[in-house]
Amino acid sequence: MNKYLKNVLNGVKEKNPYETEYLQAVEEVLTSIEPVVKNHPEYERIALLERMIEPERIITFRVPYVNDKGQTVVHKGYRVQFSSLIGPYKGGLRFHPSVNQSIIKFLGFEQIFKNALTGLPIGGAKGGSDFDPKGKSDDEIMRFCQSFMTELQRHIGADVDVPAGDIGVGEREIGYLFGQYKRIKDVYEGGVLTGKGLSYGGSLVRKEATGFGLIYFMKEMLGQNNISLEGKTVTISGAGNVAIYACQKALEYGANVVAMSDSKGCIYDKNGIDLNLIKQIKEVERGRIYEYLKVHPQAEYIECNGTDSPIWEIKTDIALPCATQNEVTLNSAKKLVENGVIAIGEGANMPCVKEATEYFLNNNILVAPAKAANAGGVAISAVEMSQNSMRYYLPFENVDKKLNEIMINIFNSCKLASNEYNLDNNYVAGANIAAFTKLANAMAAQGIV
Ligand code: NDP
Ligand code: 2IT
Repeated sequence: MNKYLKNVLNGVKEKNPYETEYLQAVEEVLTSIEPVVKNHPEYERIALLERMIEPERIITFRVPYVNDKGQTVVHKGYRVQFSSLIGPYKGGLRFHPSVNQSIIKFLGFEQIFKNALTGLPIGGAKGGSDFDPKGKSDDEIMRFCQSFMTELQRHIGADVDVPAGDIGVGEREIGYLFGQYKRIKDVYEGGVLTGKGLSYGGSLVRKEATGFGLIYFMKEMLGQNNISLEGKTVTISGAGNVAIYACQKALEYGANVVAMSDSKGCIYDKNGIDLNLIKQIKEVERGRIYEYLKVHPQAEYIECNGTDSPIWEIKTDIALPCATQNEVTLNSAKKLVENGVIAIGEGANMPCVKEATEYFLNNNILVAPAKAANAGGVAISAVEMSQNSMRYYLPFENVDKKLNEIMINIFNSCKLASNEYNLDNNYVAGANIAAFTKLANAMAAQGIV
């Protein structure tokens, strides 16, 4: 490895020894941009890489709330404002018990590159809390969101930092967060959050955008490799926002989705997943995926035990990890390849462990990397921001068409970068190189800040 890169990598490991997810994300990017860095010896003098991997600002705060039993519970709140190089800080909020600084830093770091790939003026950020929304009443969720925003409001704004949803944060939570922001600031600032409800400033297609975008990217990647999505078997992990709308678009294109999952286990339905039922269980009842069997007893439920998710044991042409980071282990990757998988589409952020990605690439499996393939959500968030600035709403078809164009452009950027450096359809490296090139130019132009 190039000496400058090696020093930067060693430095970040020394300074952040316990932040495993953050280190994993940084190492992947640094490793793949080597061919670019080699051509730019001047980057070392201006510490370009050191500045790119260090967040501009990390905010942590206390989030107390009173639960329905009258007990006061205290959680940690985070906002990592990673980069404002090419636009206001932008990225989601995650509410999940596993949330810690390392996870929010890795997500914020990935977001800078993803947002650059969209071609839109948005910087990178991420935030959240170790609060677990599962099993909480609506009132508890509202009180928690209000407490979270009471602190966060001093750090965000339509031209400063624009949060949105992620795991555990959807339209309901964004509504409560928005209401509290408006109350405290005494101003209607539509563009301060995205993923809002349609009645108060939300954009059509934002809810569907990440999942639809993943399938638009997948269709383009397959098409440019002379493969059709129609008739292919698809398995999708997760049953949340990304998974549900990826499933919907895959079905529209004639694919056969046979499995979906949640954190407890997966459903395998040879007849094809009944998506309306999944929506009813997950979006309306907020229940568990095994409830699917009550309506379709012929389907199989496989419980999740241990680290390898059972969904990756199922034979499939296309696997779409849409749940969480590191959900595809090396064992799972081997199983998928053994069963003849053709392509992987990363709907979740960093869903494959490093060795799994390498294994797929070494076996000539097409990999649609998260930074590129799941960028549709944040891209339509940026389109929501522009509608809020214009005080105007775009029709569904216009936004959907825009999303499709953006995803095709992102695929072409990944392919172009991969071709330019003779990387043989390695779109993982292609995505990193395309995004890095844009960010590095912006950073060099703006001086030492
Ligand atoms: P949701 O909260 O809507 O759904 C998450 C799904 O993943 C649920 O089915 C959940 O199961 C499962 N899941 C969550 N954590 C784990 C875990 N630790 N182990 C196993 N399963 C888990 O989130 P989203 O669909 O919004 O997000 C899914 C992924 O997509 C995340 O990686 C997110 O960062 C990424 N993403 C989201 C975007 C968006 O616009 N929402 C945009 C781009 C990426 P259970 O209900 O049992 O917890
Ligand atoms: O990971 C992501 O890109 C998101 N959770 C969406 C971020 C956003 O600002 O819409």
